[in-house]
Amino acid sequence: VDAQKLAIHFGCTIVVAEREAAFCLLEESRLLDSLQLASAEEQQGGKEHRWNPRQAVVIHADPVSGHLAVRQLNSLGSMTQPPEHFKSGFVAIVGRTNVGKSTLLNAALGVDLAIATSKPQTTRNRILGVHTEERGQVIFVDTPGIHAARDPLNRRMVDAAYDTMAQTDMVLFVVEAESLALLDRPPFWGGDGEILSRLKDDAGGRPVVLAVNKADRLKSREAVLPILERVAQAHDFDDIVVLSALQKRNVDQLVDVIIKHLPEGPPLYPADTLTDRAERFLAAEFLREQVLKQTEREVPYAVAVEIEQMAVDHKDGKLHIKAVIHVERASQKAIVIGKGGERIREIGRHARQQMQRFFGQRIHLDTMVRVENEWTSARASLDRFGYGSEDI
Ligand SMILES: Nc1nc2c(ncn2[C@@H]2O[C@H](COP(=O)(O)OP(=O)(O)OP(=O)(O)O)[C@@H](O)[C@H]2O)c(=O)[nH]1
Ligand SMILES: [Mg+2]
Repeated sequence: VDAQKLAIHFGCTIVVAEREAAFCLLEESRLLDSLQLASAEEQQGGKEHRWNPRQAVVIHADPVSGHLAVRQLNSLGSMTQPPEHFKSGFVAIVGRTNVGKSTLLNAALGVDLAIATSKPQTTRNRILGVHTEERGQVIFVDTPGIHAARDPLNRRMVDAAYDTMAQTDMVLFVVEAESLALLDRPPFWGGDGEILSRLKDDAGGRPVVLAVNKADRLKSREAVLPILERVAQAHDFDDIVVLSALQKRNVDQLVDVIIKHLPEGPPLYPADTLTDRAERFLAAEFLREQVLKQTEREVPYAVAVEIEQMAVDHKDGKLHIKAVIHVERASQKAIVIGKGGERIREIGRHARQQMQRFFGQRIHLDTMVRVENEWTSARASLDRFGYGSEDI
């Protein structure tokens, strides 16, 4: 196993270690702590832990609970003996904000994992979505949309997207069909142009597939051909797929194309893995999604959700979640709460329904709204809300 290739740190910590070498993008001390903890856990179970030089070990550390899950890459359940020519690798989903990256991830996985809304800058953290089938394992990495970032939160988001783009086995560059169809401009203009030039610099021989999304918005099927011609002139993409993530059209073809370009290798996650993100993270995201959907103007950008408690109550069997919605100003708090608490009730109701669907469990959700001045620019609050440079 090429540990170096795996040693990518995506928000939630992934540490990959071999006997001789341990790679991690965290500070070394935290890596060592994790390794020692992992060995201690194994020893408690009566087994002395030995690193086998040919075995890589993946340690997932949930930054919130501190819980460590250790997986050896040679014990992948049913996938232990992958078929010959099995493909696997990380695929960065990158593009401008709002082009439909998260919608596309969800369509490829068949699950609403990453939140997607009509508001720009919806995604703030990298999220892994793992698709495993007979031919291969595609580890998608959804990233924040690339945009002209001003405050520290947005700068971290954009850095995370570019870092991911530079580290994965393959890049899936998502653009909007309508924007490529404007004949008075070059096909890749504005933000798309900047991303393309970074890609040309950073791709370094790795495959780059272009996903031309929102094709349902094109006036006619005939509009596709000139787009393809223009795009092919602008860059030699390894493949181009025209699709609609929203209508789930051509998404299967995109997965076929991705698998075709991935390197051969064993599965890197157990076959039933969906994501690297902990339930707490997902619960916070489902609540933030509803705030984004149900508020306007500057409020969506001023919201962070913190899960204070998440545990099953054995009395009623429900998963009790206590969440705090942080905003930057008292006026924003008033908007989120709404007249007589009407909006916060609706936000909570929809978030709870989504959590129940996703976790397959009955949920009791308590929400509070608090004002945390200037949290988008204060380092300490960014770290606290899951936007630390390691978590994002
Ligand atoms: N018409 C149409 N709309 C789409 C399509 N794919 C996504 N959208 C819409 O585009 C908006 C943005 O979708 P997201 O998936 O959140 O976009 P994103 O690129 O992840 O955005 P950021 O996370 O902010 O960077 C949502 O309103 C989606 O419903 C599509 O194929 N067709
Ligand atoms: Mg997104």
